[in-house]
Amino acid sequence: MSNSTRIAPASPAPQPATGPVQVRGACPHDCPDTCALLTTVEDGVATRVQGNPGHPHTGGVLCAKVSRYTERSYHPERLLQPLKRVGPKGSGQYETVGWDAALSEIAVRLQAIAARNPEAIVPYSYAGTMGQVQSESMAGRFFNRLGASLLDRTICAAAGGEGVTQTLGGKVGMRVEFFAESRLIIIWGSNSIGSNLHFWRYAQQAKRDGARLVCIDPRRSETAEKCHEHIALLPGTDAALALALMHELITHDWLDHDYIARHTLGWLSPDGGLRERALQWPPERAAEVCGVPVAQIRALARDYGQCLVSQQPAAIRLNYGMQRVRGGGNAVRAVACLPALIGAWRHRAGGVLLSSSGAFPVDRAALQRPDLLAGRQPRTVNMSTIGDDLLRESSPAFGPKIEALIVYNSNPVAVAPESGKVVRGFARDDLFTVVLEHFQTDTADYADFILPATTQLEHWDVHSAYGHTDVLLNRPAIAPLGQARPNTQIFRALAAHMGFSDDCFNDSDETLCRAAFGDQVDFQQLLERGFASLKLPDAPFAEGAFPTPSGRCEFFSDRLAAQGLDGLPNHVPNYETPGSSRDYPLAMISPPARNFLNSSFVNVKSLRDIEGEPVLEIHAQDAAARGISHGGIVTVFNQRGEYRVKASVSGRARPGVVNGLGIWWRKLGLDGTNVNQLTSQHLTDLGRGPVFYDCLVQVRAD
Ligand SMILES: Nc1nc2c(c(=O)[nH]1)N[C@H]1C(S)=C(S)[C@@H](COP(=O)(O)OP(=O)(O)OC[C@H]3O[C@@H](n4cnc5c(=O)[nH]c(N)nc54)[C@H](O)[C@@H]3O)O[C@H]1N2
Ligand SMILES: Nc1nc2c(c(=O)[nH]1)N[C@H]1C(S)=C(S)[C@@H](COP(=O)(O)OP(=O)(O)OC[C@H]3O[C@@H](n4cnc5c(=O)[nH]c(N)nc54)[C@H](O)[C@@H]3O)O[C@H]1N2
Ligand SMILES: [Mo]
Repeated sequence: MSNSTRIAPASPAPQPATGPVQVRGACPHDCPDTCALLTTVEDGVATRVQGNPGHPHTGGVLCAKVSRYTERSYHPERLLQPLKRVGPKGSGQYETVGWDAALSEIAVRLQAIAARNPEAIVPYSYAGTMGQVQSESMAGRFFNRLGASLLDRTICAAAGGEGVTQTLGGKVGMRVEFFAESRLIIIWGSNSIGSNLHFWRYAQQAKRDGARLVCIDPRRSETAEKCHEHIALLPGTDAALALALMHELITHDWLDHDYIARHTLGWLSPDGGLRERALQWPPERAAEVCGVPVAQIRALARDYGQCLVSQQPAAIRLNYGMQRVRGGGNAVRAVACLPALIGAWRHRAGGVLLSSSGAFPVDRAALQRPDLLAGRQPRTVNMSTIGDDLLRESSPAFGPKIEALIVYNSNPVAVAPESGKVVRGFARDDLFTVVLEHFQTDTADYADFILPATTQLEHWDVHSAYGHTDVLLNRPAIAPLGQARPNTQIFRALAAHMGFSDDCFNDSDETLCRAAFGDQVDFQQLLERGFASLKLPDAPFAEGAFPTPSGRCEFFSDRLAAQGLDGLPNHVPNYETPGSSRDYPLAMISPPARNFLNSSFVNVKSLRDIEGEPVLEIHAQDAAARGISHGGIVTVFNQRGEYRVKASVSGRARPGVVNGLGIWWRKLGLDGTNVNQLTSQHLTDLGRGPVFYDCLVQVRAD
């Protein structure tokens, strides 16, 4: 907040300069909560960002990070002018340059590459902003018109998304508000207090009303310690646990036979259905694989089964933590089968929720205009293997060598796996790189041009969500700072410099906001209130009607079987199974630090001060065996690299598993690297996603 008066807006703000006004907006960050914001603006300067008390899911509450949003937007290191590289790649040496000169030179470079093969140009983006407009609208149009490579946006949710889609038919499930009425809530692979705070508020309400809360997580997270029960399984063993729960439901006949018969597919089959598969997983077998007491598995099965017996709603809040391993897709499939077995879907407060994003009628074609491809079918590059892919030569299998990379809404040098290779790729002298950013991130340090982008306070956008079912509108609260421009405006201008004269490049951001949902959402209501709820049934699958091809909950997937994959969910062991290596005996997971959002906010000093420095949580037993003391600096290493962190000898870590909290900017860490120096580029069983939490390491005291 201390900087909030230092930078004057470049042009007058849209509000009259008389007394403070409040502008309604939406939090842009990659988080299930998508909060409704109220920004106070005085004389064209945003002085405060609060949660909108009128929006039920937000309830006037923001996380610590976003309540510091003005500190981030008015940060003294905000990029406010286009920059051109003058030093070697990675050195961070730049000079300022005018917009026109920057865009002209970028256009000339891209045109030369496109003349040979536009697929040598790759867009690289993720969810720095989740807004429909500032993410892939104008950018999508630009890259489609160019015929650039397509990007497989797999880095976060691909395995789980595919798992839940194969089973339930889409990224759909319970309405989050009804968790407040559940009697049993299983929080599975989610540190809700850190990364889904507004769900936790509903869970708290249920707890006050007598619900039992169980957390399944290798780490004793902030959330795990506040639940009645914590099952600290080994990473990547969730499917084994889910199958053992099914085993218990079967042997005790805690099954809703009517629901199973009418609304599921693949329970019984001549060549073995899910029932037979689950009977191969007695709790003793799962206990061994998961590294947890068998009594804990039996007790959880009993709690879950009793909800059927007593007709009480049981709910599962699945999150993405459990799918960042080889078998992540199968694990999500196995868990997503559970509610059907006890008929939990009959209650509005029963079932499972991984993501609600599939409920939103986003008109992607209107936003991104795939018709501009004009029949071309460019190759697809997987963002999770960008390290390897930047180092590949042209080949018939891969297509042309990557010659240009345009990065926006993402910081791949920090967040992509196996950063040693990512850095080598970005450092290539023959690679032309443009980065649209707020800050000079680790990735921006390798750019030929850095283009300054606006923050959420400075542009229009419209948002869907993945943890609730409301649409939110974001109005600009202040004028763009310095020469910063919205992503849309940058791609519009770049299109003009490339000579793309299609009408669609003239659409304004407000037009794009309206196009995002067409007439499926009342835009007038968005303008007036800032949010609008989708009209959805309370209990979506009480009568089956799953959006799968069969209309049933698909325990067995024909589509997977047709691809030669297992049609039923199974336990797929990690690539790097805990205990399988003498050299690297510890499993490392790297979930988010509470006060950062992926690598965003790491450069906000007040938040970095709370986190201190990069930390590795290690169990006392594992620390003692290595002569590691609390607070000492250690080196974490494996065959891919090493990084240095401060050891926290802590009950948050279970024996055999260390927690390297992420995702630090490399240059703000202890030795210019971060946890992704150690992660691998292997991919998940479904969805081609990364396996950040499937990673063996060793640790030594420094
Ligand atoms: N404060 C904060 N909030 C965030 C983010 C952030 O960086 N910081 N990131 C946002 C983003 S992009 C996302 S995708 C979500 C991520 O949030 P979640 O979907 O909740 O996923 P993670 O935080 O990766 O992991 C959640 C929990 O899963 C645990 N876990 C790790 N491996 C396993 C496993 O094999 N099995 C089980 N059962 N649990 C496991 C971790 O220890 C962690 O406590 O949160 C969003 N919200
Ligand atoms: N080891 C490990 N690695 C992980 C994870 C993990 O749990 N462990 N989590 C993974 C997950 S779940 C995810 S989602 C990815 C996240 O990876 P990313 O999507 O790359 O997320 P961030 O690191 O937050 O970087 C987003 C960048 O976008 C910028 N940005 C924000 N808004 C705008 C805008 O309007 N315009 C432009 N041009 N830029 C903007 C921000 O300044 C920020 O630098 O990381 C993955 N990496
Ligand atoms: Mo994510």
